[in-house]
Amino acid sequence: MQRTLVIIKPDAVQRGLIGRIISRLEEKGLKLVAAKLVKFSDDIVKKFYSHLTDKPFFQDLKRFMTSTPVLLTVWEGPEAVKVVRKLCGVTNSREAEPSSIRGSFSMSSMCNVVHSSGSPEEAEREISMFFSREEIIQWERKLEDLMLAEDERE
Ligand code: FUP
Repeated sequence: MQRTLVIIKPDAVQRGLIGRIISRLEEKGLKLVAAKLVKFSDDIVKKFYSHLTDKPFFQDLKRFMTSTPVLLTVWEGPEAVKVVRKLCGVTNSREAEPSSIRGSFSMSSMCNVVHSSGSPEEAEREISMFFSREEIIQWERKLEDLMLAEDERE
């Protein structure tokens, strides 16, 4: 089963949107397998967004991402990376589908409420940055056979 990282960003934490964002992912049928509240340091932001350090907006992004704790969450499901990316919407929230999480809750391309991994490789790298193996919880969902076909549960 594929896993992906979702970060509930400082703007969403400050605005009290954690519950609503988690609900969207739960309602879709993704399974929460890990969560942790973390205050990012400058070094973590530099490492996490290493592909963006030379962008003109990077200092602002660093200030934003270190301003308030973020909620790190790991979700599991078939094609979880692709499904969650779509659910989150494109980077610029003004252009995100209105029904997506970014499209519903934000008007910004920086304060865009969530991060989600861009590819399965990125998901593995990002999850291992923040979670040990023991912190990812394997648990049985009682409704599994009402939510996924047998060949989708692998
Ligand atoms: P995404 O994968 O959608 O999170 O997008 P990127 O990795 O390209 O960007 C990461 C973060 O950089 C965004 F979520 C917010 C910030 N950013 C800006 O602040 N301004 C921009 O024009 C683009 C990205």
